[in-house]
Amino acid sequence: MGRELLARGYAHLPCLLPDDLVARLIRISAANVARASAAHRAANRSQGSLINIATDPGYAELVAAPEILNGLAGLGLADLRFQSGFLISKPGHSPALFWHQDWWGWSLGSSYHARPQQIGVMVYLGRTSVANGCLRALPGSHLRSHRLHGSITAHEAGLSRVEDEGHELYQSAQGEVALPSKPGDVLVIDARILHSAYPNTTDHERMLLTLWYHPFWPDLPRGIRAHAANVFDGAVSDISHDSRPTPRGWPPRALRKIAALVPEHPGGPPVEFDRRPDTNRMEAVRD
Ligand SMILES: O=C(O)CCC(=O)C(=O)O
Repeated sequence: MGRELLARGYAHLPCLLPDDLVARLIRISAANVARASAAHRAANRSQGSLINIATDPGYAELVAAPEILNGLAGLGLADLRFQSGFLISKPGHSPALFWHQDWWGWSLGSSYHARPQQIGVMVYLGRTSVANGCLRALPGSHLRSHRLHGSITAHEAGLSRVEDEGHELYQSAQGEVALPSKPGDVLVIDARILHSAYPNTTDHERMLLTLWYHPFWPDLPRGIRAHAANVFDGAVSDISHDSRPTPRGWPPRALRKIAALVPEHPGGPPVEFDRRPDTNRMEAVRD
């Protein structure tokens, strides 16, 4: 598997997506952001927005883009299924996104092995830098414990609303790496990595599409496949205020595009939802 992804927990695939696809994504995403209510944006002030892409079948071509699937194959990520995706758009002059990790299967031993069980594909729709809120990550934190694991209560409503901007989860952390991006680039992250985004200090909106895929689908524990299928189907949501839209409701033409990526439910109960790693089971990290 891609050494950078295994060792650091992220990989940068530059110039992957064609310009015309990026232009279409910008157009539909700007319209979706414009439709977001003030209440939605206030509830997600730290993210900027958290719009489920299942609300717009126009995203089908991105989910199934051959450039993304080939890029992931080049990293050794095979047998993919799609779980969910979000339009995360930080307005100009907005605060940092809090440090968090996105994995929810920590109750299982397989979560403490090197091989990722879920990856995020991040498609920034404009040039990003530290100034306008690019991604930042703590290399290796997908496998090794870090001080911040102790203070994380990821996706808690108060953190999303930014009730205390002085909280350490919004600040720079020792060892962080900035991951700027250009339109057409793709950043791939292991769902377990600690990451966040800098404040957007510019006058301009910064739009991101995050897509969550599961590689090595047939080998994943049954409970993980069950939870992923439930999320795809809109039966559960990791986000409490989300209305649980699902691509199952897309027109047949859009649904057909992603048919090979639909996670089939294996039957049986989902894994216990657990977003907190047992840091004793992770390798201790040296500062
Ligand atoms: O807004 C960003 O740059 C990062 C988004 C993120 O952390 C996520 O989708 O999990």
